[in-house]
Amino acid sequence: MLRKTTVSTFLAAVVIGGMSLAADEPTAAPVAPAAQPATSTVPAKEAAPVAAGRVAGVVHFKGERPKEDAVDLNADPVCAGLHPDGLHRTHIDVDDKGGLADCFVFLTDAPDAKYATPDEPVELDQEGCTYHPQVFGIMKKQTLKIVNSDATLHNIHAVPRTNKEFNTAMPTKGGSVEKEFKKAEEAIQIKCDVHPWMMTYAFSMEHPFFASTAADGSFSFSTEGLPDGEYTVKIWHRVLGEATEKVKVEGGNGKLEHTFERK
Ligand SMILES: [Cu+2]
Repeated sequence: MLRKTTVSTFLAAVVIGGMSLAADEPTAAPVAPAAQPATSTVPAKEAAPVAAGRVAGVVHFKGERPKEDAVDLNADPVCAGLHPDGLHRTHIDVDDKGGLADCFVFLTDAPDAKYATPDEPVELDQEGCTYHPQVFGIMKKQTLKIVNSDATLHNIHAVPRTNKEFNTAMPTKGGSVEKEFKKAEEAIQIKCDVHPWMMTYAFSMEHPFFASTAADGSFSFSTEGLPDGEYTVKIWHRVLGEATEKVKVEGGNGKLEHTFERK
């Protein structure tokens, strides 16, 4: 008790002493007020990026789906054998609640910054004579590990507009190759020349604020490193084209919904 009183009295004396000192010496006066606000803003600045959350949402499809095409698999008995009931596709995959799979959702106005390239590769599998996934994001210079899970020949042929083209034969089941895109580029077509129905799309990204929609149309990506604010989001689908929406990120979190309509 006595000790506390002594300390606060001492502090008061210092403060008063400081003030009187500042008043006595005008050159010292600007330094004290300037230093105080500067130190008090430091914690706020550091706190902002810590509040990382997610931008999450759902993409829906409304309208009539086109008729499914039956893929002619007879050119390759291995592929035909993997799909005894045939392979049907519309590329508009909708669940019972209207959720639209295989959309690519990403910020188009993320801040210019140096975003770390993840060490782990993005994996693209050729399985059942189809690509898994049907659309994906990858950071530029991140490793793309391409796997062949089929006992047949695939060739992996990327047809970018600004990146370097690659075309590699993959004859062995279990075989894999590693590639990368050095520059950011949207919707890079990747195909197999042996099986013309095989096609997937890669988005080579400058930043990590992207996701593909799952089978139920949902997606989410982390906002770690993204300041709060309003951002533009592009939603891309290989058949339905692209759309833009705005998302407000507050406290690291944002919500987004979009519906593609087709008559
Ligand atoms: Cu193939």
